[in-house]
Parts: sequence; C-alpha cells; structure tokens
Amino acid sequence: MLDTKTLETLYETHCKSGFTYAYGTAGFRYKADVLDTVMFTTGVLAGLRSIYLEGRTVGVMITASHNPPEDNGVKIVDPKGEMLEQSWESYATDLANSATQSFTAFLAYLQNLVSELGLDTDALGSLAVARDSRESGPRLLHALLNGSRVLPNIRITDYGLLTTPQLHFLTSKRNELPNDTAIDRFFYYKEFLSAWDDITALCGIQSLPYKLEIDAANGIGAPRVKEMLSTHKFFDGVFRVVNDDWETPASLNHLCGADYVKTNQRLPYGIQANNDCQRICCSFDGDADRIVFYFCDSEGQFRLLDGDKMATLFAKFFQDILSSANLQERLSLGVVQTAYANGSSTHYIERVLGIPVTCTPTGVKHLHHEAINYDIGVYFEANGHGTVVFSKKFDEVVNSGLSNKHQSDSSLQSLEVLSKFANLINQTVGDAISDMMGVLAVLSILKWTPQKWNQEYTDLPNKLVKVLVPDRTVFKTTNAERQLLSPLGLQPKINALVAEYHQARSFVRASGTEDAVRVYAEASTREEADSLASRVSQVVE
Ligand code: NG1
Ligand code: ZN
Repeated sequence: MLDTKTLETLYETHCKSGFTYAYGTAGFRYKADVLDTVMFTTGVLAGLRSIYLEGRTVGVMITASHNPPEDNGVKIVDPKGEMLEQSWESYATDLANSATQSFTAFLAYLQNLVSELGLDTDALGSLAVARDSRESGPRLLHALLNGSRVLPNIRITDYGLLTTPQLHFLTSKRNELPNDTAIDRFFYYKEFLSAWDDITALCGIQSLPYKLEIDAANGIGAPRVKEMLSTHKFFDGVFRVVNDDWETPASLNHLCGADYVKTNQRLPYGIQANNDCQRICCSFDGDADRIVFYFCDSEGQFRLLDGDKMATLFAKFFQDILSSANLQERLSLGVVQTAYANGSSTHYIERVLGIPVTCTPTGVKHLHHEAINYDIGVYFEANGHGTVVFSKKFDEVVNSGLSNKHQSDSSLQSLEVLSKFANLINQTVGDAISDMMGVLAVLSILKWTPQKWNQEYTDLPNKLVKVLVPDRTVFKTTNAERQLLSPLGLQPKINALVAEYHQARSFVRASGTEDAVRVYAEASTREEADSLASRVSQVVE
C-alpha cells in the first residue's frame, strides 16, 4: 500500500505545476530548473519498473549528454542495459504530466497504473543510479531518490559520478552475475582492460602505434578514462587527456567535445593543429557515450573520422576476421545506420565490402533493435554514437570452433580474437571509452594509420541545418525519416530541389531533443551541398 501522506509531503517538496514533459530520443531533457517534478516521478516509475520485472535491477542515469551545462535530463535503463521499453516511455511521460497538474491527478494516475499493471508496491525492487558532472546533478538526484523511496522496498545503489555507458554496463552485469560480485566502476575497468590485454597478446601488439590525444569535453569521461588508462602499463606515456576540467561545470562541452567537433568540423580547444602522422585524436561528448576521431593530414588539414567511418572500420575488420575463421557462411554481419549517414559510407559498405546496410529512424534504441538481428551487428549514428552487438549464436559458434581440435592455427587465432573482441565492446550502448579501445585495437591489428583509415572512402560534402518553426510536431515522416508525410506538399518540393543537384540527397525531420526541425543535405560539391541545404530550409520555414 502506498503511504499517501508521505507521498503528498514529498510531492509538495519536489513538484511544480505548469510544465509539459515528453520522453524524447534520450529520455527527459530540459533546462535543469524545470526538471525537479520529472525527476521525482521518474524515481517512482523506475522503482515500479523494477517491481514489474520481479526485482531485477533497473538503471537511472542523470545526464544531458552534449547539451549545454545549464541543461540536464534523466533516462531509465532496462535490466540488460538497453533503453527503456517503449510502452513504459508513455507511462513515464503521463506520470510526470499528471504531477504537473495536482497531487490528486498524480495519485489517481499512479494508483491506476499500479492496478493496471497488477503491481505490489511493497514488493522488492532494485535501482542502480548515477549522474554526470553537471552542477544540478546532486539536487536532481535528491528528487529522484525521494521518488523511489515512496516504494518502501526498493534497494538503491548510488554509483555517484559515472559515464552513461558505465551505468548501462553495470546495470546489465548486476542482473547477470551472482549477487556477491563487486560490481562498480573498477569492475568495468578490469573487464575492458583484460579484453585489451588478451587481444594485444594474441596479436603481438606491444605498444600503441600512435600517441593518443583525448578531448574529454570537460565532462565525467575525463576522470574516468584517466582512472582506467593510468593504472595500465600499456598506456604509460602514450595518452594525454585535454579538456579534463570536469569540476568547472560551466566549461562542459564548451568549444570542445564530440558534438562540437562533428558539427563544426574543426579541432576542439586544447588540441593543436599539426601534421604529426604519429598522432591520433578523439573527442568524447559530455557523458562519454559518443566519440569521434580525427587527425591533421600532411598539409595540417583537419580530417574527421566520425561514426560512419567507425562503422565502416568495424565492418571491414569483422568481415576479414570472419573469413579467416571460415565463418563467413555461418555468421551474419550487417551494418545499421540512420538517414544522417553519409551516402559515400553506405555505398562503400554495400558496394565495396558487400555487407548489408539497414536504415532506421534516429535514436540509438532503433539502431540497436535492428542490429540484434545480425550475428555481428555494427551500428553507429554519424555523430559517433554506436557499438557492435554479438548474438547468442555468435558465442555458440565461436566457442564450438575454439574447442575443435582440427582447426588450423590461423583459424584458431581468428576465433580467439573474435571471442575476445566481444568483451572489448560495450554491447549495451555506445561507449566512448570502449569504442576508443575497439578502434585502437582494429587499427593496431590491421596496421592502419588514421590516414589509411580515412582513405577507404571520401565523404560527400554535406550540411546539417537547424530551422526554427512555429510547431515542429506537424513534421511527420516515413521511410526511416527520409520522406515527409506532412506538411502536405512539402516532400514534392524537396524532391524537385534535390533533382537539380548531382549525387544529391536531402531530408527534413523534427528533432527529438530540441525545439527545431533539422534539414540535412549532401551533394557532389561543397557549394552544391550548401546551396541545397539553404534552399530546402527556405521551403521548410
Ligand atoms: P535529434 O535531436 O532527435 O536529431 C540528436 C541526434 C541523434 C541522437 C540524439 C540523442 C543528430 C542529427 N541527432 O537527436 O543522433 O544522438 O540527439 O542524443 O545528430
Ligand atoms: Zn552523450
């Protein structure tokens, strides 16, 4: 039974009226000062989710990723480390919006939900909670914890400051491993570093072929990646973390980080332009679930290696290694992208490598769900958010291959590398640290320089524009967001413009994280891409 008196007192402490929330592409994300109500209700809902799942641990992450420092947000992580199931997103939204009406409306919605789902509010539940480095984090955490305390038997593990993917990973391990296993961020480091050691030992890699410069966006990724790499001899003296001032909240994502580098196609503050071909650089976003790489070529020109380039690198690597393990017929390999993937990357994967590509709507949960249909599913958004997932069949086939005494030495070695690679990748969600290790391992194994990686294909010039419109909800799309259904008559106008350019593509969709419409255009030259983007923006306005 809910203790309505306590509930009302806590409601009065944390909830305000007059705001409408929506669970978007990455949970609830707004200016931090309007988030107290939704933090409180999300605490309640996450507890209910755990009770619904018979006490399995559910994760809650407080972050606003690459957004400015004054924003914050919250998202719920399901027990396998994946994003919250879709039907519960609307419960989360409706519960929050009932709380912005009145206590009576909130209580009525909550009681109705509890009875509709047949939940016992006194049952046992478990939550794993963490936050990024934002100043508003402690206050919002307090509201969230008070929400979950409305349910008397929810056990809460507060992990403090973590990267988003660390929380996803620890949530999944909490549900997978025996209760007495110490599952904390040091467990995370141990898992990934031991996979790294196995792979480098198998492949005879004794040192990193380049110096590594990491721009940590002045976010929580800075202390976490330092904590991980500085304990390990392999990385001694070969890496440097810049933009590591995570304790100054205002500097978060300011002139640095993956989003800044990808959007502006330029070096972040703190990384110098030079043509040192022995150097590779990368940028994390504010909660370290995205990464982009880059280098400066022999002319000192900035060259971006984004999510599309990572997808193609992993796709090529796994194709080669599946073939040397003689598994290309038994295990399927596919790549999942969104409409923002550069047309050249899709062409390269499908036509040059001959690997199937699927396109899904924006948001990693869509990509993830599609990727699990392959035995090795590589998925990345162009902005650097993505990972690789491996099927149960993958584990079975690789393990049975490893126990087969008649394998040639080279097949055996490939099987071992495949098996260890599945441990180097954070399969629950895109992870800047794990993706970074994965890319460095692939480049070291293939003996590729960043230049060689970049030369595999050349991006089509492209442009992404944000257009402010009175009501973005009228922009409805189909065909993985590549065509507009409404406003009526707009898509034919876009088609007519696209037809005027070479190798051109353009699409329009409403953002799920900002109050704006995004226009993407690509074409054979920079001038054409810019001109197409600007003309499509004009017809949208
Ligand atoms: P929206 O605002 O829905 O375009 C943005 C990114 C997504 C994804 C989410 C979540 C682009 C064009 N869009 O979504 O890829 O990362 O944020 O953070 O980069
Ligand atoms: Zn992020």
